[in-house]
Amino acid sequence: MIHARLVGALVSALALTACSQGTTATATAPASSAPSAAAASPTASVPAKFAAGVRVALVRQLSSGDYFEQWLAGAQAEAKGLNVTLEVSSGDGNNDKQALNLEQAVNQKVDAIIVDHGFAQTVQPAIKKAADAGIPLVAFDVDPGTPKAVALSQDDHQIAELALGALKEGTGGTGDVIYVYVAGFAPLDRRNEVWTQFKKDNPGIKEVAQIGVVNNSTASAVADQAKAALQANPGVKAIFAPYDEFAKGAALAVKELGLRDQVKIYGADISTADIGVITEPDSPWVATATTDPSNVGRIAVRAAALLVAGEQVGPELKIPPALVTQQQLRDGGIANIEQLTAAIPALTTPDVARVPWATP
Ligand code: SR1
Repeated sequence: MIHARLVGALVSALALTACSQGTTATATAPASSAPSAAAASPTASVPAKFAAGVRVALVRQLSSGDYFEQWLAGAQAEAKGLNVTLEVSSGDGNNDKQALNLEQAVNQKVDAIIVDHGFAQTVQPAIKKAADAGIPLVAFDVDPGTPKAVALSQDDHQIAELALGALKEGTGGTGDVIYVYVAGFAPLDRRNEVWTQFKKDNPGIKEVAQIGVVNNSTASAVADQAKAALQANPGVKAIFAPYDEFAKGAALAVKELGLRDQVKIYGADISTADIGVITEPDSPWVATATTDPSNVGRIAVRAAALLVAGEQVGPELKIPPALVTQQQLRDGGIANIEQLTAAIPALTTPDVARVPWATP
């Protein structure tokens, strides 16, 4: 299917294909690796199918909030570049609606499907149908239940480890902590595994309250819960809030209660709006462990495109995060995502699921 133009180009194409076949993402450096120079131009001709246009269904569980908006923007930009029509649906938090949307995508015989979040029990039956029908599928942040699908995730264990490393440093390893968590979301469950172990390893850290809600206004709901938890536990030193909507809500609560000097927030994810919250004067949100969400959306589309072209991907792609601190953002004068990714090139991973016929 892929015709390399020169012998040298063929060698490059084979090397790149090998890159996309690993069991985990190839970019693992946390801070300073730059995109490879070899990624500058296409090394293969466009498969005929892509010249004609390819349909990929993106079936989402959630769509509101900075993380999901950035992720979609990245996916759409990559789709445009690859001549892929991305047909986007969202369950808007309704799992049955997401399952129906997924069934519909399978019935419409799209060229590939990306499932973005979701609960295993609601999406796995339709994922199995897609696999049985030979429709390539990428599952982001949800267990597809079949090795035929590519499982894409951020390295959630590392996300929690980085944020909790900062929390340990900030608290000196002792103190009352509020934890924000909702069970059932695969990334949050994986981060929770690290938190559970962290508490065992650090007996000076005491979880005095667990709060959390995921809905269309997560940040304000978490703010209300965090206010109540802070009022009930006046000695709290830190809030572990490993999702940016959680961290934004926690920050609002701390500010409204006038506790900025006492309570620090350790979060996950980033957006330009989050950078604004983290860097504002006296902000309690002092660190966040994150990937670049739009980069992850791009990778999902690239992985789907490679599968449509008959390339091997995965079965697992895991995107490494970096720790971003308030200090680092302020010192670097970083005010938006573009400046952040320039400062931390490892957040951009062009060699993960690289498409050899595309210009990165
Ligand atoms: C409700 S799940 C939210 C998480 O999904 C993505 O993995 C983001 O990192 C976010 O924290």
